[in-house]
Amino acid sequence: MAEQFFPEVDAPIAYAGIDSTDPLTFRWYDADRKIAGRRMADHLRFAVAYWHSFNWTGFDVFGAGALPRPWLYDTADPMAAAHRKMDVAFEFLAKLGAPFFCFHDRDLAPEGTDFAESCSRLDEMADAAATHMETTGVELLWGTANLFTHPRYAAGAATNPDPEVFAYAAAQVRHCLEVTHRLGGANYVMWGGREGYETLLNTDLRRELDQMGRFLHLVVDHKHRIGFEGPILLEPKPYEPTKHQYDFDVAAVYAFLQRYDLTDDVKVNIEVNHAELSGHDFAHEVDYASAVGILGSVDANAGDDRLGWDVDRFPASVTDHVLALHAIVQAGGFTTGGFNFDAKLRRQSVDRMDLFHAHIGAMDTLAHALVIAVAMLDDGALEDVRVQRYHGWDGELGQAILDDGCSLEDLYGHVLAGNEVDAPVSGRQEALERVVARYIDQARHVGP
Ligand code: XLS
Ligand code: NI
Ligand code: NI
Repeated sequence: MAEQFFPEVDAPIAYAGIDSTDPLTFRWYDADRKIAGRRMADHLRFAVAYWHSFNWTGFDVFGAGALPRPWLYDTADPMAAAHRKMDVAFEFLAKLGAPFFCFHDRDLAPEGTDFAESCSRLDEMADAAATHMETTGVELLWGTANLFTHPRYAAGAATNPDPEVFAYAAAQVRHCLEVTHRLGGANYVMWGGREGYETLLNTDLRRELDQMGRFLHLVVDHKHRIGFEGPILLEPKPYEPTKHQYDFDVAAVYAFLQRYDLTDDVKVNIEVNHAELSGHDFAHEVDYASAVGILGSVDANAGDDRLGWDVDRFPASVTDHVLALHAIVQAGGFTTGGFNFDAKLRRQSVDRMDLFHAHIGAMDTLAHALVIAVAMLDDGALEDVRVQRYHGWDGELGQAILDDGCSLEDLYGHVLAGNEVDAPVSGRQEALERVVARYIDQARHVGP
């Protein structure tokens, strides 16, 4: 076995209960504990993101990175470095006890001098990953093709003005989808980072949307051809790096999927930080996706109240996640999806162990939020209030309106006949905020 990169951790991180003071233990995440009919691990389906955790130096726009990732600075033999990176990634996954990982093709294997070499490099690394997965039991939540780093994609991939770039992107996705399939991936993700525009001065928006619809149909057709059963997931984001991204938010993606007849095969991968950038709460995006039947998976991270870009912090606020967990469990939970930590360490987090602290904290945050959400669901804490709030719609008038049993003229007559509106009823927001606060407080007592 290769030399260990994290020798300080000699056994998988264990659950030790909420009073544990050992930072290398879980206080809430108890993988095998049954809650709301499933193992906690099966509710949360945690995944480690290969790119931020192992393929990122910590650079920012003002300075180079200094995170201890020696394989990223060793450029003499890129494939040897890719193998070293993978050994460390699986050492980390096994020691953390995360059941899944996610990758971009270019995280696993560096791009070659031509397309054929890029493919053979990825195949070599996929074989190595298959061996590691076999040994560790770690599975693949999703794979994706990086269609945004190389300069050829500066003006987009599917939405590029040059069809040769469209073709190149299609070839890259075809290969990456097959690698994902070979590794048993549960989903295939597409984040359209450069599918948007910098200025409308040079942009034919309608044409670009048609190109994107066409691209997605090619991907869906290929998925069926090779028997890949997982969904294709689009990952909404409003902007960055582009000024405007077409997959702006869940609602925009849903409109796009309907227009191009793709709702049967494509769902969404909702990222918390992207939700915030689009002006929504994370829970709003989850609720919307679940309402229209396209909830797929989640990229768990956190923004920053005062920074308007994708800062990708590890999630640390339980309160921020309770409502979203409530919506996910209420929708029946994940099927193929899970929580992927699309999150970066801060640039100053140069201790090797920081990667453990980040993931352990994030897993505990979401497990804690899950415990609270399930307690609220069990008691009907919000549901009873919601049912009561809309109960009028179960009556004669409500049903007639919904069932198309009346016209505008009928409603005019109804009100004219003296059916005045009763005094408005309280929306009870503050009282409900108090209810949620109580469940958060009491989770200590009902928790494990
Ligand atoms: C970038 C996205 C990206 C996708 C995968 O903002 O979150 O990391 O998740 O390409
Ligand atoms: Ni993401
Ligand atoms: Ni992101």
